[in-house]
Amino acid sequence: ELAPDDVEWVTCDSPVNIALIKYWGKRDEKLILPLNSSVSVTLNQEELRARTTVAVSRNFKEDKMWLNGREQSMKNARLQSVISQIKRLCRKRKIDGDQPNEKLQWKLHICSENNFPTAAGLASSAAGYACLVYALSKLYGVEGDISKIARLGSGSACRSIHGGFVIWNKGDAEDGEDSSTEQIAPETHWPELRVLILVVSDQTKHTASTVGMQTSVETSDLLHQRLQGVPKRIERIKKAILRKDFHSFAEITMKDSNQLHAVCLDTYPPISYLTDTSHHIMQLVHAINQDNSSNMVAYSFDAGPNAFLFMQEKDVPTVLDILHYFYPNSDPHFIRGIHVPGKHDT
Ligand code: 2P0
Repeated sequence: ELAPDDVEWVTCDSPVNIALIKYWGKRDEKLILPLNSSVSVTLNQEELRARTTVAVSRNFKEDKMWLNGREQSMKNARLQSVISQIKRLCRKRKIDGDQPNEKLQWKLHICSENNFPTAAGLASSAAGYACLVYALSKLYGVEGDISKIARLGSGSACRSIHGGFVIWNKGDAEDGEDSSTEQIAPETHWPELRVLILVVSDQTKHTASTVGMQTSVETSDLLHQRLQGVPKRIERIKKAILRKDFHSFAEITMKDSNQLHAVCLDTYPPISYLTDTSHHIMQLVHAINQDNSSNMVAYSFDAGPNAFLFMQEKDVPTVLDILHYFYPNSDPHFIRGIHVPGKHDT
């Protein structure tokens, strides 16, 4: 039994982020450096979030970790790299003459849970690693660019360290020093934007993103062609975000999602994350936007069949009516909340 005084702990929440311009492919597997820059929006963290508690105690016997209540092995290269980088920054902060932070020697316990299906293409690793890194930085008193450390856990996690609209610049340096994230606009910039999540399946995805993108880099010609067009697309979506031009925002978002899934099919052997229901949702969205002069809804799909639907607040009732009409008998959790751009408020 430990007395409360023997344990020092921190609990944090982190939100998920949804990529509008997708990250798919690395140029360095170890440093997790991407082949292309990506853009995302961070959601508010009430509905979908990771919650992580990190604790140290001189009385803990070994490092331990639990994810969603189940004990996990600590022998995970990415987990170890995140922990050692945070500790390294903590040591670096020590001013000459200071006592070394004794907490660095104590064993660490990590307890993390998501309030949504894990590994189902709902950005759970992004929220999870962003949360772990943030919590550890508070526990050890580390400051600075922790988004680079979150990246070592999972590429997309570096974008969840910021709120609002975020760009992850790929950078050019071999050591990854210039591969960093910045906010394009805060969550308050476009308060009318809404994101509706349609949970088509909460099953774990059949091809993990890490392996999937690796195979795409090795086998897909289309991936390499895609890389040529991404910088222009990023410029265009940045402009659309800054002008709150929903029509262009929707078109670019849908085209980039489609290109990701085209690259997946061009991968050999092919990867297909989308199901018949996903395709049906896409058709429905295009039917809603039929005249194409002013898009009302946009879809985006990650490494899974679940749809992220973007729209403006004024159109939410119409879109909900249409969804209820076409999916009358769906699971009550089919529509997973109506989200707004959020901040990283831990
Ligand atoms: C993204 N995805 O930009 C893209 C879109 C999935 C589809 O980032 O190997 O879990 O840990 O860096 O971050 C998923 O990839 O992969 C992802 P790793 P990660 O959100």
